[in-house]
Amino acid sequence: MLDKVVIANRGEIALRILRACRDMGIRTVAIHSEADRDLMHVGMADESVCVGPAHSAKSYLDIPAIISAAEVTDATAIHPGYGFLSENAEFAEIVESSGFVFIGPSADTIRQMGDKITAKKVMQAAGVPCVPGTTDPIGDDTDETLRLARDIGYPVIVKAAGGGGGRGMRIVPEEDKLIESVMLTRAEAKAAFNDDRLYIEKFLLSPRHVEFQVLADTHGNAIHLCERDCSMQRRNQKVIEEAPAFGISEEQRQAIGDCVTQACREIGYRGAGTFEFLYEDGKFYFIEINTRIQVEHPVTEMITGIDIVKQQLLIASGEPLSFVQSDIRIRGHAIECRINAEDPYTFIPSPGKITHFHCPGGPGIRVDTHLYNGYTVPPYYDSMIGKLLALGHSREGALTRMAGALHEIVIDGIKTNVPLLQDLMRDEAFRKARHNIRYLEDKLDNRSQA
Ligand code: MV4
Repeated sequence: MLDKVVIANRGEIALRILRACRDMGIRTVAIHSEADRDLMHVGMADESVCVGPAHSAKSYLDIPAIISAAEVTDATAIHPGYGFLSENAEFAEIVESSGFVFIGPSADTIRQMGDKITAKKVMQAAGVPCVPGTTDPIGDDTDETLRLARDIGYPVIVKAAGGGGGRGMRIVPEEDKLIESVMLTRAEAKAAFNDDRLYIEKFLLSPRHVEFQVLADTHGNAIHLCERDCSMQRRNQKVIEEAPAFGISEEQRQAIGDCVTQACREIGYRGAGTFEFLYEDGKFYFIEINTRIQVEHPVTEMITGIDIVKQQLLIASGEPLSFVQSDIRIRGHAIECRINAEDPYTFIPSPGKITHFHCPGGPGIRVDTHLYNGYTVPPYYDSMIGKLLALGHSREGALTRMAGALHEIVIDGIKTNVPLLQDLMRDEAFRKARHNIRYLEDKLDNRSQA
């Protein structure tokens, strides 16, 4: 079993990891920046190390500083959380070569899946349904590129192998824009990722974003924990997530679930992971895989009763999974609202001191946050300050509980997006689950025009 874990992150996920360690009797080391001395988990950890100044590049992204912190505290393992170094293959490699356990997949897996062309090729070979398009990088021959796109059919989307999460892509509505788009995207990809390989896909006009959560151990076992819908988003930032995704049949869940777990076994995947799909007209299309714990993991925990962070720790310590696929039972419906320190309609960040915080509660409510009365939200990091979750017997029940909890929550001293979330709980399209990835941006456009 892991003896002592360095938590290489901040905010709510650092606290979430600390709680999982505490449940398992694992000691914790909090690393933090100079701006984060007052984080709740820093005070709760067995030890803490300041790794640098506020700016992330000099603290949460400083690999030597984090490795040093693990060395001086005689730690066993490092949990990267999400964001920061969580999907950095070089970091995973240095963690392991320095003699620590990296809580996540192997550096090779992170590198392979970070290359979206390789990821797609591997998944296609494993039988996972993908968006129609090229499976090899496109070359410099313009006639060949025009032919490939014509075969796929317009509109198409040009994506960079090094991109993902919305970075390095360009929609091409018709043929006369293709070559210019390819050149622009290639130049951007070269500058941003030092990798100018591109691929082309059919552009799906109004899909939903549905993703499967998986767990795979080091003994060849892999299971899935059902799927989540994350379609309520703005500019690639998710706003509301839920599980299970509405309107997915048990047969289809099983079919896609079988594909993704089989793919995990084939590539020797280790730990928690997420297979992202676009879902349109009843069909799933794989786009990318995330090799980290995700912000929205608690909705899956609520409907399955499985502690995913604890499973990450068990897998990293070499334990086989203690359950099989047929042990996984879905109970109810869970919704998560991300609470951000920002203006609810301009989205301008709103850091500052929390003068009063009241945390909602009651049956089926969960709040993952590092907030406390008097805490100051620093201006240097992501504006997400917590997550509010509601579990119901049905989607409607979960929505009702969420509306109640959003009514109850009090965060004074700064602006938050709670008014937008309250508004969305009353939104007809959302209540009827008729939204897709374009819905929120369209709604906000209409609002600002009105
Ligand atoms: C797409 C797409 C439509 N068609 N690919 C954006 C983030 C990255 N994960 C992939 N993305 C998309 N890829 C094809 N072939 C639309 C998006 C997309 C999107 C996907 C999921 C969640 C939010 C999104 C917002 C805008 C665009």
